[in-house]
Amino acid sequence: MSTDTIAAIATSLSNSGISIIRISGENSLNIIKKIFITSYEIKPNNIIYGKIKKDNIILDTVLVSYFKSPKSYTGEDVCEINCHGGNQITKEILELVLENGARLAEAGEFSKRAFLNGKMDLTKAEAVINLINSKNSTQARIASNNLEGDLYNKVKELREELILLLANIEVSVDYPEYDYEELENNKIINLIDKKIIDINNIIKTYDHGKYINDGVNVTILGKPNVGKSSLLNLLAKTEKAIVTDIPGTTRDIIEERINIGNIILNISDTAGIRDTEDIVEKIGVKKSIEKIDETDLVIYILNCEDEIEDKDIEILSKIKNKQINLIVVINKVDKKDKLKFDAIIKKLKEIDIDEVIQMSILNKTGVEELKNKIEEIFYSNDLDFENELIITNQRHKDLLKKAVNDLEKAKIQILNNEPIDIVSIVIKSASDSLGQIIGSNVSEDIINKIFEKFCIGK
Ligand SMILES: Nc1nc2c(ncn2[C@@H]2O[C@H](COP(=O)(O)OP(=O)(O)OP(=O)(O)O)[C@@H](O)[C@H]2O)c(=O)[nH]1
Ligand SMILES: [Mg+2]
Repeated sequence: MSTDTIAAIATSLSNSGISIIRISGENSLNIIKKIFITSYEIKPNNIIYGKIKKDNIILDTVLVSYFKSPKSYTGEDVCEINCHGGNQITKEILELVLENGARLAEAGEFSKRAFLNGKMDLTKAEAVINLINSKNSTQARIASNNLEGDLYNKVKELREELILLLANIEVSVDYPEYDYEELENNKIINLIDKKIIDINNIIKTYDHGKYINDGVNVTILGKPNVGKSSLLNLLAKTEKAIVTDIPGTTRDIIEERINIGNIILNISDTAGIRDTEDIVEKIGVKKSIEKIDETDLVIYILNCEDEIEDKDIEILSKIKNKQINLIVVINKVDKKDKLKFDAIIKKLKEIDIDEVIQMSILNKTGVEELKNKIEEIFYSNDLDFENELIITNQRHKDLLKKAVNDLEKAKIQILNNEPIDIVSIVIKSASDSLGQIIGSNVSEDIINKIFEKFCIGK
């Protein structure tokens, strides 16, 4: 591991009250002593007033804090210079620090050192990135809980239980004269089953976690002129998409990211679906239909002035068959004709669609019902986002799945009376997968990939 001293600006570069230049490594204090003039003694865990001096020029009046190894973020000697916020002065001080022996830190290098020095496990490091990147309070709470060690503790507990199980299995290998075999096997299978349930319960939270982190992909579909682009504009509160009364106005997919409550929606407005000879529109329609396969939710809009057509029924049935979340909106109810409306409802019932949301997008009615419905689908009531362990990270999910697969395999081996030392290899592999979540036995490659996602200065 490199032990050189690194430095970077830890705050964002803009005009602000203060900026922080962070230095970590065995040379930190020496560098400070070369550039910092103070009448106070520099002691660990103290913040000291003084001036930064380059040659004979005072660059800034600052506060310097010193954290002595191992009691620091990185586990190394760390000094932080709190200078006045502002591009110029912050950069000048950083340059001075670099001239005096530090190297510019890479993205995430402080946190990587913290991990390598055993100051935090990988789940906490990953929570740091999530906390910095969070866009709403739910994301922030989940990240903060994992920074407190929720995921770490759970994985550690599961891993210890598997190691205990391994120990028990190995006892029965060592003392085969005790003829407990059948009893033991049942006991082991029960224990494995319990662990599989525990791990699967964590895996299940991933979809919600993913929605919280990356957002829900929503596609607005329907025939031309039903009000798809109007809905996008209304939800996004901008005139993002062109709206006219000419059917076939939208030709390409228009995307917008919006927040409703605590949910991020990645909304795609699409070209109205119809048979057309227009080459450009034809490509747009093809794209609209293809979008169905990569979406978490379709909002399908019908116009209450029109009759429902075979094409509508065909596409709605396709969405239902693929078990994709679906909300049917009947728009333009400001022009509602009861007979036509009832006919639409009747046809929808024939394909098992009983629930619709009535809207007048023009008059902004029905928006709350629509938002509530989206929240109902994606903001699961049975998950307590503030307090429950929720995973949001694909790496965690993949490793948990790998552990479950190994445990399932071990069960089959036991049922087939395969030698117990073979079973124990597979259980050991499950326990290793859990270990990788918190950072034991992870390859340098994976570590580098994780920390590359950090910003410089963290
Ligand atoms: N009366 C009424 N008109 C509406 C309503 N919503 C949209 N419109 C009008 O319907 C027309 C078509 O709206 P758009 O949002 O462009 O429809 P679209 O589904 O995106 O159409 P394409 O892009 O052609 O597929 C426009 O003139 C809108 O002003 C509504 O609730 N009531
Ligand atoms: Mg449109």
